[in-house]
Amino acid sequence: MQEQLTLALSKGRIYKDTLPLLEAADIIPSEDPSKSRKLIIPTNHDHIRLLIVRATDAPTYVSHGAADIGVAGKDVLMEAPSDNLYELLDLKIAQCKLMVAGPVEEKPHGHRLKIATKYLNSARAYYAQKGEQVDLIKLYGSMEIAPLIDLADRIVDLVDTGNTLKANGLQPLEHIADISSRLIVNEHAYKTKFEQINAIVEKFKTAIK
Ligand code: PRT
Ligand code: MG
Repeated sequence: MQEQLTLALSKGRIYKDTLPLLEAADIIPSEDPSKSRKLIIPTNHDHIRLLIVRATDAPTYVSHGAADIGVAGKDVLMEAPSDNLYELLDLKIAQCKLMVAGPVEEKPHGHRLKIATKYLNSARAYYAQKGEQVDLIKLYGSMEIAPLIDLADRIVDLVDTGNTLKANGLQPLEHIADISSRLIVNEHAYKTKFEQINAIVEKFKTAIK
């Protein structure tokens, strides 16, 4: 008898990019979360199920043992480090960069830089390491608007193609970190369900190469 194994991941790009890895490990979801409203999705294995959660919540489920393993962006893990989990694998999926961006034509500013971001902790650490005093403004999305209407001088956000910045008259200015998604594992589950989890990890590793 195999023990129940629960995997937390978000729909959207993480789900799309994790699907081929799951297939390589012979884990086939019974429904497509982008089409289904179900948040607990069975698979072709009676003892393996998927939890569909918000991208920022995946580490919380794994940290508390509500999920044994999960997939989370490095941006999320950096911004809010969780206890009781291992970051086992770089899945090399959902890749992008955490960057400082600002208007293509930057206005002169006589004050401390105002930075709008949802990545408060990562931005704070970045500017502290540069020794630069800035004022941080927390936003939950659509950061690109902030410099356009003088809420902030710059933003700290994820950049992939750069199209979103471009469409809003912004440009990338400084690189903070390369981002990709990681396989995270609950520390306790990694001990008690080692063989089951390790088998998946090994299949993922081969598929990533
Ligand atoms: O969207 P929702 O509010 O449900 O949650 P979420 O935004 O956390 O989820 P999702 O699926 O959008 O992102 C999940 C993870 O994907 C993030 O935590 C990142 O690790 C990773 N990822 C990779 C990205 C991007 N690339 C990305 N480009 N997440 C977001 N973006 C956004 C970015 O914030 C900006 O608005 O896409 C826009 C920029 O894209 P380009 O191609 O125009 O540069
Ligand atoms: Mg999003």
